[in-house]
This record gives sequence, structure tokens and C-alpha cells, in this order.
Amino acid sequence: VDLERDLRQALDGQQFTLYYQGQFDGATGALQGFEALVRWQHATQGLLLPGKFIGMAEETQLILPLGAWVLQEACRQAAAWHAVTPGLTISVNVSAVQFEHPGFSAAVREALERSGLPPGCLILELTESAVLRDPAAAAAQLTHLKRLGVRVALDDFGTGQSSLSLLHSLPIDELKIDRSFVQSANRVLLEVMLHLAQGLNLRVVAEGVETADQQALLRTLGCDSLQGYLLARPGPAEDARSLLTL
Ligand code: G
Ligand code: G
Ligand code: MN
Ligand code: NA
Repeated sequence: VDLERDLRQALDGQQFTLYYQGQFDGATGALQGFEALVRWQHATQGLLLPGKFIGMAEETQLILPLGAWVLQEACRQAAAWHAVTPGLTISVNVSAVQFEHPGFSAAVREALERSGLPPGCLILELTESAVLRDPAAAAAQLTHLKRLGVRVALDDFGTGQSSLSLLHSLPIDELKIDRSFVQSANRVLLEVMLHLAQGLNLRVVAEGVETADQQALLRTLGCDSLQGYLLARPGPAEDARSLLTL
């Protein structure tokens, strides 16, 4: 209850901030883009991770204004970084509650228009469960989003229930292999996932890359993009900025 009250005040009081984690070309190591990760600078509890407040934000629908702010801020920041690194992508996590809301594609359009970010540089990360709650509605929503020109990624891929036919039928651009697969370093499993993605013409991002061995295996398997503590930790915009000039 206190958290809910605090959350409302935090939205008004601009206590949210975005951290950014780099994503790097699997073959060349070049910076390709960032994933935006929301943080709450709580007055007394310090910096709170999303695990502490996203659930509450979803239950109270406060995820709608919070999610709209995240979209605006991520697009604004990415557009500013384009002055240094044109074409940089920005990936934004979208909760099921946000995705299912009828106003979602309008919120995305507004963030693009206000920031001037090229739509193809915005990647919306959805979870399998967000898409599976109502596949027909999800397909309709995805059609709206694709018309705007944004890209769509399936986050935490491999942990959910999505069927091959769903993957084939929905207009998805990218799979993010869940870090549990990356860290198991199970070559057979990773190989199957990459072949599947390549066969469906999907870009693949591996997340949670923590060791040089994991990186080498993913490179051998032709993974498009790598994300993880080995390459860069999530950090505030000032830290992320220093990756641009590398
Ligand atoms: O660093 P990390 O603790 O940020 O993220 C934990 C979880 O919170 C991840 O599953 C991530 O997808 C989610 N998350 C991070 N930022 C956002 C956000 O802006 N919106 C939503 N809905 N989830 C987010
Ligand atoms: O579910 P989602 O993919 O959005 O989650 C992103 C989460 O993964 C964030 O909490 C981020 O801090 C975390 N993360 C990013 N890189 C690594 C990594 O190399 N190892 C681990 N354990 N977590 C990571
Ligand atoms: Mn994500
Ligand atoms: Na993930």
C-alpha cells in the first residue's frame, strides 16, 4: 500500500531514470544499440530495481503512465545519441498490461514523433506470455505497431510456451535468447534455437553473456547480437555515452 502511494508520487516527482545496457555485434563486437532498463530513485530506499515495483505498477495500471514515460525517454535519448552513432537501436521492455491497452500504439507513435527517432531504430521487447494471453488480440496490436515501422522482439525466448506456428504467424523481428540458455552453454540447445531463428528470418540477441567461452560459442553459432555483463553492465546514460565513441 505504501509502495503504491510512493509509486504515484514518484511518477509526479520524476524519480524514475533509465539505465542502458549495450548490445554488440556478435561477429565484430561493434556497438549496435542499447536496452533501456527502468530504475526508481526512491527517496528513502535508494535505487530500486524493476523487480520491486513493476508488479505493483501493473496491478494499479500505473504501468501505463510509467511505460509511456519510459518510451518517451528512451526514444529521446536514442535520438540524441544518433548525432554520434546514427542507426543505433533502442530496445524497450513492454509489459503485457501496456501491450494489451488500446492506447499502446498511439503512445509509441507519440514517442517516435516527439523524439524524431527513426521508427526502425525502436525495438519493443515483449514476453511470450504477453503475446500468448490473447493471440488474436496480440496479432492485431502487432499489426498496428508494424505499420508504425518499429521492430518487435520476443524477450526471454525459450522459457515460455510459444509454439512454432505462433512464431511463424506473428510479425516478430527478433528473438532474445533467455540467459538461462546462454549460461547453460548447452551447445545443442543454442544451435537449435539459432537455426530456428535463422530459418524464420529472425535476428537473434543472446542475453546474459558473462564469460568469454559463452561469447566464443555464440559467435561460432552466428548469433547476431550479444548482451551481458562480460560486454557491458547496465548503467546511467553518462556511462552508456562512453560506449558510443569506442
Ligand atoms: O536490470 P533488470 O533488473 O533491469 O530488469 C529486471 C526485469 O525488469 C527484466 O525482466 C526487465 O525486462 C524488466 N524491466 C526493466 N525495465 C523495464 C521497463 O521499462 N518496463 C517493463 N515493463 N519492464 C522492465
Ligand atoms: O527480462 P529482461 O531480458 O528484460 O532482463 C534484463 C535483465 O537482465 C536486467 O535485469 C539486467 O540487469 C539483467 N542482465 C543483463 N546482463 C546480464 C548478465 O550478464 N547476467 C545476469 N545475471 N543478468 C544480466
Ligand atoms: Mn528485456
Ligand atoms: Na530477457
